[in-house]
Amino acid sequence: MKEQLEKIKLSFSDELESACLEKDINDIRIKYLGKKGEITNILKQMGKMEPEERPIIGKVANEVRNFISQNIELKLHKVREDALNKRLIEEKLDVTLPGKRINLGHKHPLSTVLDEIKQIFIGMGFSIADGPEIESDYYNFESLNMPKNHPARDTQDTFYINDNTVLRTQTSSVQIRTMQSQKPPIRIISPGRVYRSDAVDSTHSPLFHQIEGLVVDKGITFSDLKGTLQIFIEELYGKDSVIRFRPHHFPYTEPSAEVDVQCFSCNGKGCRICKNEGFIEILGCGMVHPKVLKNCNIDPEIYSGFAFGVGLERLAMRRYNIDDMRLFYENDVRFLNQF
Ligand code: 2NL
Repeated sequence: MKEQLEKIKLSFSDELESACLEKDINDIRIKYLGKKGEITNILKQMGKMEPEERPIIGKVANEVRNFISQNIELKLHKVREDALNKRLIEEKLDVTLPGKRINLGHKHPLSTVLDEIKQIFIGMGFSIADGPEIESDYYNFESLNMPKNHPARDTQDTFYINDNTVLRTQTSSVQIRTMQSQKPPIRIISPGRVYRSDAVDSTHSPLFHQIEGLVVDKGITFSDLKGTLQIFIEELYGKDSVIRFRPHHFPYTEPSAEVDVQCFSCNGKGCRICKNEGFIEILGCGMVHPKVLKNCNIDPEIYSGFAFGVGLERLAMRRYNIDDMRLFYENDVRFLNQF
């Protein structure tokens, strides 16, 4: 029995010597000290021994057991320390190295201009309204006094999904929905994507952004329209901006007008940029047509309103002196980084 214990001690030492992973050392612990381990087996056989042998063998067995558990602890400690040292060497960090530059993104120029426009109108008491980009013929045309066969509906400009459904060509549909669901006073702008079946060039794109505005209340006049747009342009382009209203025609407004700003480049004298006009057209507007109000169950005898529509790309191009609209959509970082 004593010899057996000595053998166990020797084979344990050999095995422990060659183990270098924590897992292997734990396996050894189980093999020798576990419930079915070698030392445990010996201790179980003690009952069959002569009574006078028991204390002697018991003492040796205990010594071997202590030897094993102490050596396992020492080895575990060493293995852990080695692993830590290895990691510390491998993961050395040179804090003096220069950092990697993080490229932060920023707002797209169209978003910057749109956010500014929203703030200007919010400052005048307007709310922001939103609506679907896929619209029924009714909301995109019919309700706006453009019955079937009206020239302004020219199919060449509209993307039809089917006979009755289009990609909206303006955000007026959002205003119609608002007038149908809310009672005056109404003061909203509706920015969003609109679609026209145009070929791409420096001033056209099949998808662009429009901001429409609508005010409906008792006693709204053309003067309110002029004052609101004057303030809008002054806030956007500067206090000394000069604007003019030119008579125009839209089916959904009466009377209608287009608004021009004096050319920044030549101050109205005429140059290449304004095509010798001295002014550049920037938006369309007018008093909401009584038929449009009626379509929304608003009595034109009691209420009146004004509306306007403006292209975001065109405003942003003026603002940043950009001569090609395609730059907004190509997402070339050399362009975008300039803003
Ligand atoms: C343009 C300018 C415009 C409107 C849009 C509008 C909306 C409602 C009623 C009446 Cl709900 N008008 N919007 C008014 C005038 C001009 O857009 O150049 N359009 C082709």
